[in-house]
Amino acid sequence: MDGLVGPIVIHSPSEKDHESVPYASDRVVMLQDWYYDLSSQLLMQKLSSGSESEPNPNGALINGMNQVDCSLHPTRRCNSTSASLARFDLEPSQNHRLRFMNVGAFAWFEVTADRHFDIPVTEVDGNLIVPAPEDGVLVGPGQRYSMILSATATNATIGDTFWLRARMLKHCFRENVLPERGFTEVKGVIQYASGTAQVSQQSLVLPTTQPDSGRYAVECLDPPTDKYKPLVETPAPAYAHHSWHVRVTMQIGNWRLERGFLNQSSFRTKVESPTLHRAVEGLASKDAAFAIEGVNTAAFDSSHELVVSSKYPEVVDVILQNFDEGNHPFHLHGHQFWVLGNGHGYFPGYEHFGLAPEGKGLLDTNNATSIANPLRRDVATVEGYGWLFIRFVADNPGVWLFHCHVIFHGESGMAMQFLSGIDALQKWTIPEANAQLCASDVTELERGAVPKDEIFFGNFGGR
Ligand SMILES: [Cu+2]
Repeated sequence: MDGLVGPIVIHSPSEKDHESVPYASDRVVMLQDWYYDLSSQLLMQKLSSGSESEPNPNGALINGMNQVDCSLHPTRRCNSTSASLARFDLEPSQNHRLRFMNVGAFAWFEVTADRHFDIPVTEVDGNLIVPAPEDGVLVGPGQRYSMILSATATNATIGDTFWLRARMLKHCFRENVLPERGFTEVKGVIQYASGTAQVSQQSLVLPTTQPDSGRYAVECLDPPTDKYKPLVETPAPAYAHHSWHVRVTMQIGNWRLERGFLNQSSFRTKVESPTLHRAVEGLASKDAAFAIEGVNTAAFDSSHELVVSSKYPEVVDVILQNFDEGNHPFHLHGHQFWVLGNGHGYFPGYEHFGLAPEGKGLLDTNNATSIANPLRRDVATVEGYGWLFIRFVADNPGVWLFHCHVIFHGESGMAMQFLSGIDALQKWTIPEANAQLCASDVTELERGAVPKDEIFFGNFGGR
Protein backbone atom coordinates (compact mmCIF):
# COMPACT_ATOMS: atom_id res chain seq x y z
CA MET A 1 0.00 0.00 0.00
CA ASP A 2 2.86 2.35 0.77
CA GLY A 3 4.48 1.85 -2.62
CA LEU A 4 6.83 -1.11 -2.30
CA VAL A 5 5.33 -3.32 -4.98
CA GLY A 6 6.39 -5.06 -8.15
CA PRO A 7 5.12 -7.64 -10.60
CA ILE A 8 6.39 -11.14 -11.26
CA VAL A 9 5.33 -12.82 -14.48
CA ILE A 10 5.94 -16.56 -14.65
CA HIS A 11 6.03 -17.79 -18.23
CA SER A 12 4.87 -21.26 -19.14
CA PRO A 13 7.14 -23.31 -21.43
CA SER A 14 4.05 -23.96 -23.56
CA GLU A 15 2.95 -20.31 -23.59
CA LYS A 16 3.40 -19.86 -27.34
CA ASP A 17 1.48 -23.08 -28.09
CA HIS A 18 -1.59 -21.63 -26.41
CA GLU A 19 -1.36 -18.12 -27.83
CA SER A 20 -4.88 -17.71 -29.15
CA VAL A 21 -4.29 -14.12 -30.25
CA PRO A 22 -0.63 -13.61 -31.22
CA TYR A 23 1.10 -10.62 -29.69
CA ALA A 24 4.47 -8.97 -30.22
CA SER A 25 4.93 -7.21 -26.88
CA ASP A 26 3.96 -8.00 -23.32
CA ARG A 27 3.34 -5.19 -20.80
CA VAL A 28 2.42 -5.11 -17.14
CA VAL A 29 -0.17 -2.53 -16.11
CA MET A 30 -0.39 -2.30 -12.32
CA LEU A 31 -3.48 -0.56 -11.01
CA GLN A 32 -3.35 0.78 -7.49
CA ASP A 33 -5.46 2.92 -5.23
CA TRP A 34 -3.24 5.50 -3.55
CA TYR A 35 -3.33 6.96 -0.06
CA TYR A 36 -1.38 10.00 1.04
CA ASP A 37 -1.18 8.64 4.59
CA LEU A 38 0.81 5.57 5.52
CA SER A 39 -0.86 2.18 5.88
CA SER A 40 0.14 1.97 9.55
CA GLN A 41 -1.87 5.12 10.28
CA LEU A 42 -4.82 4.07 8.07
CA LEU A 43 -4.98 0.65 9.68
CA MET A 44 -5.06 2.19 13.17
CA GLN A 45 -7.89 4.42 11.97
CA LYS A 46 -9.85 1.50 10.45
CA LEU A 47 -9.38 -0.80 13.45
CA SER A 48 -10.08 1.77 16.15
CA SER A 49 -13.22 1.81 18.30
CA GLY A 50 -16.36 2.96 16.49
CA SER A 51 -14.88 2.81 13.00
CA GLU A 52 -17.00 0.84 10.54
CA SER A 53 -15.82 2.09 7.17
CA GLU A 54 -12.63 1.68 5.21
CA PRO A 55 -10.48 4.74 4.56
CA ASN A 56 -11.06 6.01 1.01
CA PRO A 57 -8.04 6.47 -1.25
CA ASN A 58 -6.91 9.94 -2.31
CA GLY A 59 -6.35 8.83 -5.87
CA ALA A 60 -4.88 6.10 -8.02
CA LEU A 61 -1.73 5.09 -9.88
CA ILE A 62 -0.84 3.16 -13.03
CA ASN A 63 2.52 1.43 -12.67
CA GLY A 64 3.18 3.69 -9.68
CA MET A 65 2.65 6.86 -11.70
CA ASN A 66 0.27 9.79 -11.82
CA GLN A 67 0.37 13.57 -11.57
CA VAL A 68 -1.49 15.87 -9.21
CA ASP A 69 -1.94 19.61 -9.09
CA CYS A 70 -0.02 20.55 -5.95
CA SER A 71 -2.00 23.76 -5.54
CA LEU A 72 -4.94 21.54 -4.55
CA HIS A 73 -2.92 20.12 -1.66
CA PRO A 74 -1.70 23.10 0.35
CA THR A 75 -1.43 21.09 3.58
CA ARG A 76 0.71 18.38 1.99
CA ARG A 77 4.36 18.39 1.08
CA CYS A 78 3.80 18.12 -2.66
CA ASN A 79 6.12 18.32 -5.62
CA SER A 80 4.99 16.99 -8.95
CA THR A 81 7.68 18.43 -11.19
CA SER A 82 9.23 15.01 -11.82
CA ALA A 83 5.92 13.14 -11.90
CA SER A 84 4.66 11.68 -15.14
CA LEU A 85 1.88 9.53 -16.47
CA ALA A 86 2.39 5.89 -17.36
CA ARG A 87 3.09 5.59 -21.04
CA PHE A 88 2.81 2.67 -23.41
CA ASP A 89 4.51 3.01 -26.77
CA LEU A 90 3.02 0.44 -29.09
CA GLU A 91 4.00 -0.55 -32.60
CA PRO A 92 0.84 0.08 -34.66
CA SER A 93 1.22 -2.93 -36.96
CA GLN A 94 1.35 -5.41 -34.06
CA ASN A 95 -0.70 -6.77 -31.17
CA HIS A 96 0.23 -6.01 -27.58
CA ARG A 97 -0.63 -7.94 -24.44
CA LEU A 98 -1.52 -5.74 -21.48
CA ARG A 99 -1.51 -7.57 -18.15
CA PHE A 100 -3.76 -5.65 -15.79
CA MET A 101 -3.08 -6.35 -12.12
CA ASN A 102 -4.95 -4.73 -9.25
CA VAL A 103 -2.19 -4.31 -6.67
CA GLY A 104 -4.21 -1.90 -4.55
CA ALA A 105 -5.72 -2.13 -1.09
CA PHE A 106 -9.42 -1.52 -1.47
CA ALA A 107 -10.82 -0.23 -4.79
CA TRP A 108 -12.09 -2.10 -7.82
CA PHE A 109 -10.94 -0.67 -11.15
CA GLU A 110 -12.75 -0.45 -14.49
CA VAL A 111 -10.16 -0.25 -17.24
CA THR A 112 -10.87 1.01 -20.76
CA ALA A 113 -8.88 2.45 -23.66
CA ASP A 114 -10.50 5.30 -25.58
CA ARG A 115 -11.72 4.28 -29.06
CA HIS A 116 -10.63 0.69 -28.57
CA PHE A 117 -13.57 -1.71 -28.57
CA ASP A 118 -13.99 -5.48 -28.54
CA ILE A 119 -10.51 -6.02 -27.16
CA PRO A 120 -9.93 -9.74 -26.57
CA VAL A 121 -9.62 -10.74 -22.91
CA THR A 122 -7.32 -13.77 -22.96
CA GLU A 123 -6.30 -14.49 -19.38
CA VAL A 124 -7.84 -14.47 -15.90
CA ASP A 125 -5.56 -14.83 -12.84
CA GLY A 126 -2.93 -16.71 -14.84
CA ASN A 127 -5.38 -18.97 -16.67
CA LEU A 128 -5.74 -18.60 -20.41
CA ILE A 129 -9.31 -18.29 -21.61
CA VAL A 130 -11.04 -18.49 -24.97
CA PRO A 131 -10.60 -14.90 -26.25
CA ALA A 132 -13.63 -12.87 -25.23
CA PRO A 133 -14.08 -9.41 -26.80
CA GLU A 134 -14.75 -6.67 -24.24
CA ASP A 135 -14.66 -2.87 -24.17
CA GLY A 136 -13.02 -3.04 -20.77
CA VAL A 137 -12.47 -5.15 -17.68
CA LEU A 138 -13.40 -4.81 -14.03
CA VAL A 139 -10.48 -5.78 -11.81
CA GLY A 140 -10.98 -6.43 -8.11
CA PRO A 141 -8.21 -6.26 -5.51
CA GLY A 142 -5.68 -9.02 -6.20
CA GLN A 143 -7.20 -9.96 -9.56
CA ARG A 144 -5.45 -10.06 -12.95
CA TYR A 145 -6.69 -9.96 -16.54
CA SER A 146 -4.90 -9.79 -19.88
CA MET A 147 -6.18 -8.00 -22.96
CA ILE A 148 -4.66 -7.90 -26.43
CA LEU A 149 -4.59 -4.37 -27.76
CA SER A 150 -4.03 -3.48 -31.41
CA ALA A 151 -4.12 -0.35 -33.51
CA THR A 152 -6.04 -1.94 -36.36
CA ALA A 153 -9.44 -1.66 -34.71
CA THR A 154 -9.05 2.11 -34.39
CA ASN A 155 -7.20 2.68 -37.70
CA ALA A 156 -4.53 4.37 -35.61
CA THR A 157 -1.21 5.28 -37.14
CA ILE A 158 2.16 6.38 -35.85
CA GLY A 159 1.90 9.36 -33.55
CA ASP A 160 -1.73 8.78 -32.52
CA THR A 161 -2.33 8.85 -28.79
CA PHE A 162 -5.22 7.57 -26.68
CA TRP A 163 -6.06 7.65 -22.99
CA LEU A 164 -5.91 4.42 -21.09
CA ARG A 165 -8.37 4.95 -18.24
CA ALA A 166 -8.54 3.15 -14.93
CA ARG A 167 -11.49 4.26 -12.84
CA MET A 168 -12.11 3.29 -9.24
CA LEU A 169 -15.69 2.26 -8.49
CA LYS A 170 -16.53 4.65 -5.70
CA HIS A 171 -20.08 3.27 -5.59
CA CYS A 172 -18.55 0.42 -3.63
CA PHE A 173 -17.05 2.73 -1.02
CA ARG A 174 -19.13 3.08 2.12
CA GLU A 175 -18.54 6.80 1.95
CA ASN A 176 -18.89 8.11 -1.58
CA VAL A 177 -16.57 11.11 -1.34
CA LEU A 178 -12.82 10.95 -1.77
CA PRO A 179 -10.74 12.93 0.71
CA GLU A 180 -8.85 16.14 -0.19
CA ARG A 181 -10.42 16.60 -3.64
CA GLY A 182 -9.40 13.09 -4.55
CA PHE A 183 -9.89 11.70 -8.03
CA THR A 184 -11.34 8.34 -9.03
CA GLU A 185 -9.73 8.09 -12.46
CA VAL A 186 -6.07 7.64 -13.31
CA LYS A 187 -4.96 7.86 -16.92
CA GLY A 188 -2.07 6.45 -18.87
CA VAL A 189 -0.99 7.31 -22.41
CA ILE A 190 -1.15 4.82 -25.26
CA GLN A 191 0.96 6.06 -28.10
CA TYR A 192 1.43 4.29 -31.39
CA ALA A 193 5.06 4.59 -32.33
CA SER A 194 7.55 2.50 -34.24
CA GLY A 195 10.84 1.47 -32.70
CA THR A 196 12.79 4.23 -34.41
CA ALA A 197 10.27 7.00 -33.91
CA GLN A 198 9.97 6.97 -30.12
CA VAL A 199 8.81 10.31 -28.80
CA SER A 200 10.59 11.74 -25.79
CA GLN A 201 8.68 12.48 -22.60
CA GLN A 202 9.02 16.23 -23.16
CA SER A 203 7.64 16.30 -26.69
CA LEU A 204 4.85 13.82 -26.02
CA VAL A 205 1.53 15.30 -27.11
CA LEU A 206 -1.11 14.22 -24.62
CA PRO A 207 -4.19 12.48 -26.00
CA THR A 208 -7.35 14.47 -26.58
CA THR A 209 -9.62 11.42 -26.80
CA GLN A 210 -12.84 11.30 -24.79
CA PRO A 211 -14.30 8.38 -22.85
CA ASP A 212 -16.51 6.53 -25.28
CA SER A 213 -19.22 5.06 -23.19
CA GLY A 214 -21.71 6.70 -20.89
CA ARG A 215 -22.10 3.30 -19.26
CA TYR A 216 -20.07 2.79 -16.15
CA ALA A 217 -19.90 -0.22 -13.90
CA VAL A 218 -21.32 0.56 -10.47
CA GLU A 219 -21.17 -2.89 -8.88
CA CYS A 220 -17.99 -4.54 -7.67
CA LEU A 221 -18.68 -8.03 -8.98
CA ASP A 222 -16.88 -10.71 -10.95
CA PRO A 223 -18.15 -11.49 -14.46
CA PRO A 224 -20.86 -14.20 -14.58
CA THR A 225 -19.23 -17.59 -13.97
CA ASP A 226 -20.05 -18.87 -17.46
CA LYS A 227 -18.74 -15.80 -19.28
CA TYR A 228 -15.10 -16.85 -19.67
CA LYS A 229 -14.09 -20.38 -20.68
CA PRO A 230 -10.63 -21.77 -19.96
CA LEU A 231 -8.73 -22.34 -23.20
CA VAL A 232 -7.28 -25.60 -21.92
CA GLU A 233 -10.26 -27.62 -20.77
CA THR A 234 -9.78 -28.88 -17.24
CA PRO A 235 -12.81 -30.46 -15.59
CA ALA A 236 -13.16 -30.12 -11.84
CA PRO A 237 -13.12 -33.43 -9.95
CA ALA A 238 -16.64 -34.79 -9.43
CA TYR A 239 -16.02 -35.92 -5.87
CA ALA A 240 -15.06 -33.61 -3.00
CA HIS A 241 -13.60 -35.15 0.15
CA HIS A 242 -14.48 -32.11 2.21
CA SER A 243 -17.20 -29.48 2.02
CA TRP A 244 -16.95 -26.42 4.22
CA HIS A 245 -19.60 -23.78 4.72
CA VAL A 246 -18.01 -20.55 5.83
CA ARG A 247 -19.99 -17.54 7.03
CA VAL A 248 -18.44 -14.17 6.20
CA THR A 249 -19.34 -11.41 8.65
CA MET A 250 -18.22 -8.13 10.10
CA GLN A 251 -18.98 -8.12 13.81
CA ILE A 252 -18.88 -5.29 16.30
CA GLY A 253 -17.66 -6.62 19.62
CA ASN A 254 -16.40 -5.23 22.90
CA TRP A 255 -15.08 -1.70 22.96
CA ARG A 256 -16.99 -1.07 19.70
CA LEU A 257 -14.32 -2.80 17.67
CA GLU A 258 -15.44 -4.02 14.25
CA ARG A 259 -13.65 -7.15 13.08
CA GLY A 260 -13.87 -9.52 10.14
CA PHE A 261 -15.00 -13.07 10.92
CA LEU A 262 -15.08 -16.38 9.11
CA ASN A 263 -17.53 -18.46 11.11
CA GLN A 264 -16.61 -17.81 14.76
CA SER A 265 -13.02 -17.00 13.93
CA SER A 266 -11.31 -13.64 13.54
CA PHE A 267 -7.77 -14.23 12.31
CA ARG A 268 -4.80 -13.06 14.36
CA THR A 269 -1.29 -14.15 13.52
CA LYS A 270 1.08 -15.49 16.13
CA VAL A 271 4.13 -13.71 14.78
CA GLU A 272 6.53 -15.61 17.01
CA SER A 273 5.15 -18.99 15.99
CA PRO A 274 3.89 -19.38 12.42
CA THR A 275 1.20 -22.02 11.83
CA LEU A 276 3.52 -23.92 9.50
CA HIS A 277 6.22 -24.25 12.16
CA ARG A 278 3.75 -25.48 14.77
CA ALA A 279 2.15 -27.93 12.34
CA VAL A 280 5.43 -29.39 11.07
CA GLU A 281 6.86 -29.77 14.57
CA GLY A 282 3.59 -31.18 15.93
CA LEU A 283 3.28 -33.71 13.13
CA ALA A 284 6.94 -34.74 13.38
CA SER A 285 6.60 -35.38 17.10
CA LYS A 286 3.46 -37.50 16.47
CA ASP A 287 1.29 -35.12 18.46
CA ALA A 288 -2.21 -36.48 17.70
CA ALA A 289 -3.77 -33.01 17.95
CA PHE A 290 -2.09 -32.02 14.67
CA ALA A 291 -3.17 -35.15 12.77
CA ILE A 292 -6.86 -34.21 12.91
CA GLU A 293 -8.56 -33.82 9.51
CA GLY A 294 -11.05 -31.03 8.99
CA VAL A 295 -11.52 -28.09 11.34
CA ASN A 296 -8.76 -28.48 13.88
CA THR A 297 -9.78 -27.00 17.23
CA ALA A 298 -7.42 -29.26 19.20
CA ALA A 299 -4.11 -27.82 18.00
CA PHE A 300 -5.31 -24.32 17.17
CA ASP A 301 -7.35 -21.70 18.98
CA SER A 302 -10.10 -21.45 16.40
CA SER A 303 -11.36 -18.14 17.75
CA HIS A 304 -8.26 -16.61 16.12
CA GLU A 305 -6.92 -19.33 13.85
CA LEU A 306 -9.46 -21.24 11.80
CA VAL A 307 -7.31 -24.07 10.42
CA VAL A 308 -8.82 -26.72 8.14
CA SER A 309 -6.70 -29.78 7.36
CA SER A 310 -6.77 -32.30 4.55
CA LYS A 311 -4.64 -35.17 3.28
CA TYR A 312 -2.75 -35.29 0.00
CA PRO A 313 -4.26 -34.71 -2.56
CA GLU A 314 -7.86 -34.40 -1.41
CA VAL A 315 -10.55 -32.25 -3.02
CA VAL A 316 -11.97 -29.42 -0.94
CA ASP A 317 -15.17 -27.42 -1.45
CA VAL A 318 -15.69 -24.03 0.13
CA ILE A 319 -19.08 -22.34 0.18
CA LEU A 320 -18.82 -18.77 1.36
CA GLN A 321 -22.06 -17.26 2.61
CA ASN A 322 -21.71 -13.51 3.03
CA PHE A 323 -23.82 -11.88 5.75
CA ASP A 324 -22.09 -8.55 5.23
CA GLU A 325 -23.36 -5.87 2.85
CA GLY A 326 -19.93 -5.44 1.25
CA ASN A 327 -18.40 -7.50 -1.57
CA HIS A 328 -15.28 -9.44 -0.62
CA PRO A 329 -12.67 -10.67 -3.13
CA PHE A 330 -11.30 -13.88 -1.59
CA HIS A 331 -7.81 -15.07 -2.47
CA LEU A 332 -6.46 -18.55 -1.87
CA HIS A 333 -2.69 -18.84 -1.72
CA GLY A 334 -0.90 -21.75 -3.36
CA HIS A 335 -3.77 -23.05 -5.49
CA GLN A 336 -6.09 -22.27 -8.34
CA PHE A 337 -9.72 -23.05 -7.66
CA TRP A 338 -12.66 -23.73 -9.92
CA VAL A 339 -15.45 -21.20 -9.52
CA LEU A 340 -18.53 -23.44 -9.58
CA GLY A 341 -21.01 -20.70 -8.85
CA ASN A 342 -21.89 -17.42 -7.19
CA GLY A 343 -24.98 -15.35 -6.66
CA HIS A 344 -27.21 -13.30 -4.44
CA GLY A 345 -29.10 -14.69 -1.44
CA TYR A 346 -28.45 -18.17 -0.12
CA PHE A 347 -26.34 -20.93 -1.66
CA PRO A 348 -28.93 -22.89 -3.68
CA GLY A 349 -27.59 -26.30 -2.64
CA TYR A 350 -25.48 -28.95 -4.36
CA GLU A 351 -28.48 -30.32 -6.28
CA HIS A 352 -28.67 -27.03 -8.17
CA PHE A 353 -25.29 -27.95 -9.72
CA GLY A 354 -26.22 -31.56 -10.41
CA LEU A 355 -24.00 -32.64 -7.54
CA ALA A 356 -24.72 -35.06 -4.71
CA PRO A 357 -25.02 -33.67 -1.17
CA GLU A 358 -21.69 -32.53 0.32
CA GLY A 359 -20.18 -32.64 -3.18
CA LYS A 360 -19.88 -36.43 -3.24
CA GLY A 361 -20.08 -36.92 -7.00
CA LEU A 362 -22.55 -36.25 -9.77
CA LEU A 363 -26.28 -36.85 -9.34
CA ASP A 364 -26.45 -38.04 -12.95
CA THR A 365 -23.19 -39.37 -14.37
CA ASN A 366 -24.34 -38.32 -17.85
CA ASN A 367 -24.63 -34.67 -16.81
CA ALA A 368 -21.35 -33.08 -15.80
CA THR A 369 -22.15 -29.58 -17.05
CA SER A 370 -21.32 -27.78 -13.83
CA ILE A 371 -17.83 -29.28 -13.56
CA ALA A 372 -16.99 -29.74 -17.26
CA ASN A 373 -14.78 -26.66 -17.70
CA PRO A 374 -15.49 -23.96 -15.09
CA LEU A 375 -13.35 -20.84 -14.84
CA ARG A 376 -10.24 -21.33 -12.71
CA ARG A 377 -8.73 -18.44 -10.83
CA ASP A 378 -7.32 -17.53 -7.44
CA VAL A 379 -9.31 -14.43 -6.44
CA ALA A 380 -13.11 -14.62 -6.58
CA THR A 381 -15.68 -12.26 -5.16
CA VAL A 382 -18.51 -13.11 -2.82
CA GLU A 383 -21.09 -10.37 -3.20
CA GLY A 384 -22.88 -8.61 -0.36
CA TYR A 385 -25.55 -10.94 1.11
CA GLY A 386 -24.55 -13.49 -1.50
CA TRP A 387 -22.61 -16.73 -1.88
CA LEU A 388 -19.57 -18.15 -3.65
CA PHE A 389 -18.93 -21.85 -4.34
CA ILE A 390 -15.37 -22.94 -5.14
CA ARG A 391 -13.57 -26.30 -5.40
CA PHE A 392 -9.84 -26.95 -5.28
CA VAL A 393 -7.42 -29.86 -5.15
CA ALA A 394 -5.34 -29.56 -1.98
CA ASP A 395 -2.25 -30.98 -3.66
CA ASN A 396 0.22 -28.40 -2.41
CA PRO A 397 1.41 -29.48 1.06
CA GLY A 398 1.72 -26.55 3.44
CA VAL A 399 -0.30 -23.84 5.15
CA TRP A 400 -2.26 -21.58 2.85
CA LEU A 401 -4.00 -18.37 3.75
CA PHE A 402 -7.52 -17.81 2.39
CA HIS A 403 -8.46 -14.18 2.93
CA CYS A 404 -10.34 -11.16 1.72
CA HIS A 405 -7.95 -9.22 -0.51
CA VAL A 406 -9.30 -5.87 0.68
CA ILE A 407 -6.33 -5.18 2.93
CA PHE A 408 -8.39 -3.57 5.67
CA HIS A 409 -10.69 -6.61 5.83
CA GLY A 410 -7.93 -9.20 5.79
CA GLU A 411 -6.07 -7.33 8.52
CA SER A 412 -9.25 -7.05 10.58
CA GLY A 413 -9.49 -10.84 10.71
CA MET A 414 -11.29 -11.94 7.55
CA ALA A 415 -8.94 -14.85 6.93
CA MET A 416 -8.46 -18.56 7.58
CA GLN A 417 -5.85 -21.19 6.74
CA PHE A 418 -5.89 -24.47 4.85
CA LEU A 419 -3.39 -26.98 6.16
CA SER A 420 -2.94 -29.20 3.12
CA GLY A 421 -1.26 -32.60 2.89
CA ILE A 422 -0.84 -33.33 6.60
CA ASP A 423 0.44 -36.82 5.71
CA ALA A 424 3.14 -35.34 3.46
CA LEU A 425 4.04 -32.69 6.06
CA GLN A 426 4.99 -35.38 8.62
CA LYS A 427 8.29 -35.82 6.80
CA TRP A 428 9.15 -32.14 6.81
CA THR A 429 11.49 -30.21 9.06
CA ILE A 430 11.73 -26.45 9.48
CA PRO A 431 15.13 -25.23 8.25
CA GLU A 432 17.15 -23.76 11.08
CA ALA A 433 17.51 -20.40 9.34
CA ASN A 434 13.72 -20.10 9.12
CA ALA A 435 13.24 -21.06 12.76
CA GLN A 436 15.83 -18.45 13.71
CA LEU A 437 13.72 -15.70 12.17
CA CYS A 438 11.17 -16.30 14.92
CA ALA A 439 13.73 -16.25 17.72
CA SER A 440 13.90 -12.46 17.74
CA ASP A 441 12.38 -10.51 20.58
CA VAL A 442 8.58 -10.61 20.29
CA THR A 443 8.24 -6.82 20.48
CA GLU A 444 10.57 -6.64 17.49
CA LEU A 445 8.53 -9.24 15.62
CA GLU A 446 5.32 -7.36 16.31
CA ARG A 447 6.57 -4.16 14.74
CA GLY A 448 4.58 -3.72 11.58
CA ALA A 449 2.04 -6.38 12.57
CA VAL A 450 -1.66 -5.61 12.95
CA PRO A 451 -2.26 -3.51 16.08
CA LYS A 452 -3.59 -5.60 18.95
CA ASP A 453 -7.20 -5.13 19.99
CA GLU A 454 -6.10 -4.29 23.57
CA ILE A 455 -4.60 -0.96 22.58
CA PHE A 456 -8.11 0.27 21.75
CA PHE A 457 -9.66 -0.89 25.03
CA GLY A 458 -11.26 2.02 26.81
CA ASN A 459 -10.38 4.27 23.90
CA PHE A 460 -13.36 5.67 22.02
CA GLY A 461 -11.46 8.13 19.89
CA GLY A 462 -12.80 11.08 21.87
CA ARG A 463 -16.43 10.27 21.01
CU1 LIG B 1 -13.51 -7.79 2.24
